Amino acid sequence: MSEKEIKNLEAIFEAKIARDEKIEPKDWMPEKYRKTHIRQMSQHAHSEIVGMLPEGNWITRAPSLRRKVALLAKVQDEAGHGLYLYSATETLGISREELYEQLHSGKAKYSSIFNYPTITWADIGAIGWLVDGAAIINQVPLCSTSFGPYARAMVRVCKEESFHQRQGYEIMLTLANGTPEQKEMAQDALNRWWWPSLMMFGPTDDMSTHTEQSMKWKLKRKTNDELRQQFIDQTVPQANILGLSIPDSDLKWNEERGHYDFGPINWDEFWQVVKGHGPCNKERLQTRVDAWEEGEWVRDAAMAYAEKKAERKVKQAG
Ligand code: FAQ
Repeated sequence: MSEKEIKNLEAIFEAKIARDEKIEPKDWMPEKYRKTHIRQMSQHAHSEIVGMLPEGNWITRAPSLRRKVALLAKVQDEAGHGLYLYSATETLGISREELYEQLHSGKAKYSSIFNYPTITWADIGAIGWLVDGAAIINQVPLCSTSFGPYARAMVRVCKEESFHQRQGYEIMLTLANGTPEQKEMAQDALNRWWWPSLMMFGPTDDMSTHTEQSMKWKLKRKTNDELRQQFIDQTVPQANILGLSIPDSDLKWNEERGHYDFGPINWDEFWQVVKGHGPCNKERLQTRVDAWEEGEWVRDAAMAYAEKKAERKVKQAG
């Protein structure tokens, strides 16, 4: 393709972004746009399926049938989110096998939050309330992201996340209004999940490597810091209703800014977790690798069946 033709295609692409039109898989797009989307969307897909593990840990120990049914449905939804997102990523010309290989080899990232352990039942409440709460705030703007398949997948994901957030908050509300021991359990879960939830939004804007370009492409509609602040402003009143205290002595309403001020985030801990040294990184990755290896016979059987069926069709036709 000549330089002039490429410039032409770039101009068409930029004009579409400016008009807020969706970029579809068969449209021409800059290679960097394609790669950035594969990176973010596949990290997102991996996060959904690794994210099933901390909660899956409590399905057999949910305190009642009602809680078990809700938790099962939530964890299944997360598998579904992973599938929509892997499918949407495949439209950019990368195979599912390559994506899994990147996860299993440790090359691909997934959200830092899923490398923390779920020690008590209250952690299931805290994940729904805080982790899904943070996910919604991050993902609602993604419903209007510029790449069509990602934007459309996000619409359904956000609807389901909203049910997840409510089931988590309701667990917290029940515990907070229960016995002193139950309330203590809820407070302990909030203490452990608060800071990692703030880290989910990614590094501060001045440290973020991708935000500037991703905002120009309308992949990201808000910066990491804007979303983090929105989450804090929205969550503090919810903690007040629960009668629980957020573990941050610097947390204070700032009349002038119209936002809560908050204390320093431990970015050293964040990068340690991202680099594979969090409390559960090894366990999470090993569980995914084991599931892949143990499922090999299912994939082989499905392929053998498909081949046999195709052979039979050819024979019948001939
Ligand atoms: N963990 O330049 P930025 C969920 C990396 S789904 C690990 O700011 P970007 C549902 C980042 O990849 C949760 N790594 O990057 C659920 C980059 O490294 P790279 C997942 C992180 O992409 C609930 C480097 O740091 N959600 O919770 C993290 O512009 C309950 C520099 O960062 C999504 O994936 C992190 N937290 O912004 C499931 C949403 N943050 O790639 C089960 C879509 C940053 O250059 C139970 N993703 N890094 O090697 C996004 O919105 C963005 O990708 C951000 C990061 C905001 C996460």
